[in-house]
Amino acid sequence: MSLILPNRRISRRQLLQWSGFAGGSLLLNSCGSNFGVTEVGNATEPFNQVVQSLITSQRPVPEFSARQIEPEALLINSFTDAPVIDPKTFRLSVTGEVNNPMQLSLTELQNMPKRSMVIRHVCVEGWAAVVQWGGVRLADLIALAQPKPGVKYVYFKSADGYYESWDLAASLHPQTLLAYEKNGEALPVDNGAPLRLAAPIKLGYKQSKWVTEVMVLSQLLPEKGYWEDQGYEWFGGL
Ligand SMILES: Nc1nc2c(c(=O)[nH]1)N[C@H]1C(S)=C(S)[C@@H](COP(=O)(O)O)O[C@H]1N2
Ligand SMILES: [Mo]
Repeated sequence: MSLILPNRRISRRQLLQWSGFAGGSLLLNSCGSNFGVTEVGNATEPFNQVVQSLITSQRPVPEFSARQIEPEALLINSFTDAPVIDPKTFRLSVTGEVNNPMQLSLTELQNMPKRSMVIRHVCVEGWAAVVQWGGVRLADLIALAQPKPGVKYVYFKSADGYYESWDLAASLHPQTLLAYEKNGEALPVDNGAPLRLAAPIKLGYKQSKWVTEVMVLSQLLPEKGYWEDQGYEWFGGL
């Protein structure tokens, strides 16, 4: 069942609740202000307020109904065989220019608020599919990691060697998920289990499967993405 927050803000209480799994006591920044806690008029505006304003300024893309899901239409598109990942020992690392780097198990991720959405996946190779995805908002993870001022990009490393980079705004979009569920069931291995990106605002090749690391950075690396480095456009917006 999905727990959808009444608004997109994360309260101090929620952060502290979730911080149990992150082993974290690092959720307070130097100003004593958490992501999601609105405190205007602070001369040294915490960067997390910038993050929050980015999130709340982004309008959600209209979603489809469950009846419109096209279970057969989502084609497997992988550049190599699916990597072997044991979901029990799997950890997602959140690293880079953050005050609170984290390593999260699948259970810990599944204990976070769950967001479900029915959106269209679009591959540049000429096919599309309406799919339901369930998972955690990437914005929630990035908020917990407490990004440092100046971050602009998010990198994703995958277990098959795939890699991707996204702009921060798209990464914080309310419908950008790290999904562990597809069409109401556990995410199949070929679709990226245990964890993959899913968002209605980017083309298929931006949506990394088998994600193992989320890295928050202030600069783009020379390697921008697996397909981008072979000539595909970087932004990949829909
Ligand atoms: N790790 C990884 N992620 C990936 C790919 C891949 O080869 N490896 N292919 C991309 C492409 S081009 C598309 S269209 C989608 C396809 O997702 P699906 O196989 O679940 O349909 O995954 C994207 N993410
Ligand atoms: Mo694709």
